[in-house]
Amino acid sequence: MNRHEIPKKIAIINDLSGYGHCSLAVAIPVISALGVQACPVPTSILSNHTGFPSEYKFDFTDHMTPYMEAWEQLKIHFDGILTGYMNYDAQVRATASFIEKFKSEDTLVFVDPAMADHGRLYRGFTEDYANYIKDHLIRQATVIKPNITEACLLTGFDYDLVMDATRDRTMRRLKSYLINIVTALKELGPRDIVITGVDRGERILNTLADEHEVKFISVRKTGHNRPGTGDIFSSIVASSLLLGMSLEHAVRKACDFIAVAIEISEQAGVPVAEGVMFEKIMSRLSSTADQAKYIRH
Ligand code: PXL
Repeated sequence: MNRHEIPKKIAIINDLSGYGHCSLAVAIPVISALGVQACPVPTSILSNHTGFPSEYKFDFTDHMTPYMEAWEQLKIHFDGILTGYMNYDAQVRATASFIEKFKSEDTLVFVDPAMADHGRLYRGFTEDYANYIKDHLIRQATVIKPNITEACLLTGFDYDLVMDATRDRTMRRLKSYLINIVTALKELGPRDIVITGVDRGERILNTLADEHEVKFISVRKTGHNRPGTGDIFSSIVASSLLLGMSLEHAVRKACDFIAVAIEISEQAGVPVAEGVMFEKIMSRLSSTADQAKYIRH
């Protein structure tokens, strides 16, 4: 990279959870380490994420509109917009309106429809909400990153049937379901799709589809599914795409980083609710040797 090149800019619409290694608290440092300017728009401010027994929460929704109007006045241009966890229709509306205002032809809009996992919607979420995300955010996105539960909710596919196929000896039936789900998601409008988190025991299967093809990337499972890893994943993939990496390389880079982050957190005995101690391996994100490993050919 030219030393004097101005960094790309990403607006990150997500909550700020003060403790637990998730949302803006991980997105900002990860995006910065990749050499991209992180510009946060908080949706809510929480003492900690909701995976702990209790939390204090300040809803920032009413402030989101004047906050982004101030940016509009300054005529700021974003190369990317990254959206994450939100839990009010009004937050989704404010986010959709942010995308409408700031999206130009070359803006990468990366939507993580964070609303469900393990076959169930998160606490306090409804199916109407899932449809709301579909109509207001997914249809405006360039890239979406649902996990398998969210992908099923967005397309009406039967989650239990997909889970049943994960237990087959071969991956034929599973891959055929995933191709059908990706095709249905593509019909909603996004250019690129990444479906994460199909658990096959020792390994996790990710499905990706760009303009040309569908690919499967199977990665080593190094420990528990931990909070915040989805935010790290989205932050790495969105930034890497802005830096010119292919979708496949961006996903591989994110998977490799998260596998190590989980592994060292397990070894150190970090409680699962506290996410991953990514700080210890941050330098990997900015190392040029690591960057070169994944660069587009
Ligand atoms: O990215 C996960 C996440 C983000 N924000 C809040 C959460 C969670 C997961 O539990 O509770 C507030």
